[in-house]
Amino acid sequence: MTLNQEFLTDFHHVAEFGATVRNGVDRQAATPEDKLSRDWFAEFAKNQGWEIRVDHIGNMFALIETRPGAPYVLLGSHLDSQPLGGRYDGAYGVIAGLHAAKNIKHRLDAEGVVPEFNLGVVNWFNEEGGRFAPSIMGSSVFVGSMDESEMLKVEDLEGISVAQALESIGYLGTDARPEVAGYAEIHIEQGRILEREQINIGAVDYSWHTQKLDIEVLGEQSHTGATAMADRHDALVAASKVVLKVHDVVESFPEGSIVSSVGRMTLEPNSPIVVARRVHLVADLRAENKHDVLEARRILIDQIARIAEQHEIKINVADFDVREIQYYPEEGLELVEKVAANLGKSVRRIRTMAGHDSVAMNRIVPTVMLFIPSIDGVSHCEREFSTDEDMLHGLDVLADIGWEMSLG
Ligand code: HGY
Ligand code: MN
Ligand code: MN
Ligand code: MN
Repeated sequence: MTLNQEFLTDFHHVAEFGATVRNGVDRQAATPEDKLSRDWFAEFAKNQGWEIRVDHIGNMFALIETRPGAPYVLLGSHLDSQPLGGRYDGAYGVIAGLHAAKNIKHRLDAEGVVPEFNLGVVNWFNEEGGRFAPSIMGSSVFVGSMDESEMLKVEDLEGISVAQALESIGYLGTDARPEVAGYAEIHIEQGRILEREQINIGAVDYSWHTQKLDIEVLGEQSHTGATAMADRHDALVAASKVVLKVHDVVESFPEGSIVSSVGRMTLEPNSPIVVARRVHLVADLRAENKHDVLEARRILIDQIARIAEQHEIKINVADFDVREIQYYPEEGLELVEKVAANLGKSVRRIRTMAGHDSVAMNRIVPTVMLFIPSIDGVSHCEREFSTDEDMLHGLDVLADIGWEMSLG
């Protein structure tokens, strides 16, 4: 098998871990399905004779030491998925990272080159944040922007903590984190720009400002039949109005400059015959400009206060998962353009509206983020799709980027 065929075989094999009936994957962080993909990652590294480390928050590092003591250039992304998610988001970058690293190691050996930096591949813990919020957890702990002991205490909807979940799958690690000199990540675009323009590679130049609002609506539990309408303090009715306000808030801004949604809503006690006592919502606000996110937040907080007043209900709002705009270094962008041109691949600069582990890593080391086309631009769903051909274009570019970055 050629390297390319081996990559495709591995990619489609990993998609079997947590496979859903509609061609997606459900491999949420620290579940038995996530464990299968982690075991596969460790096995791959072991077969190459690479060192495996698992740190305290479950990040996995496959390390190839060619210059003793030198820091590492890491390639990678995440193997966890959203619930009923796609097979490409995250997994593509990790598996491409492993194959690119293998390819680079062969090349170093063949050419007798000792690079400036060592090379490694990383599978970050809980990038998706579907089971345990906030997202981008493992890489944010790694760079010090989230507190490790606090993140280990975060609970899922069943009350299971990150520490307990990692322990239960055998990935609550104790290893030291490697010292890092650079980071490169490849990912599906999750939008339509590359597909529309028929471009092979996106070189990500900046990320959008994002933030979430944790909203707790506290009503009064009562009987759906026996309580007079005038006597109800229905948390679900108030929460529904909040959802509509979150959706509509973007209308005050130029089209396409801001997006918003409520993706999670849980209610208590959730019985057909009980007026809801408590609803918990998470709103996600993202914009090209930080100012617009802050303005949308201000409008919403004002509207939420009015909804609370109208329904004689208490609504608590807290900020979380705030991610500042990151500008990726010009040197890395130029490197992508040079490498792509040498390989005959088309390339353009592109922003990311979605979050990525590279957004965290960009805070501490020179970071490169690459996109490949997504068919129909869809993601976080089972229909997510990119072609084998596009994945291979990306793999070639990533391997050359990793080569150049490890030479220093
Ligand atoms: O937050 C994000 O955009 C990501 O997909 N976790
Ligand atoms: Mn991702
Ligand atoms: Mn994602
Ligand atoms: Mn009754």
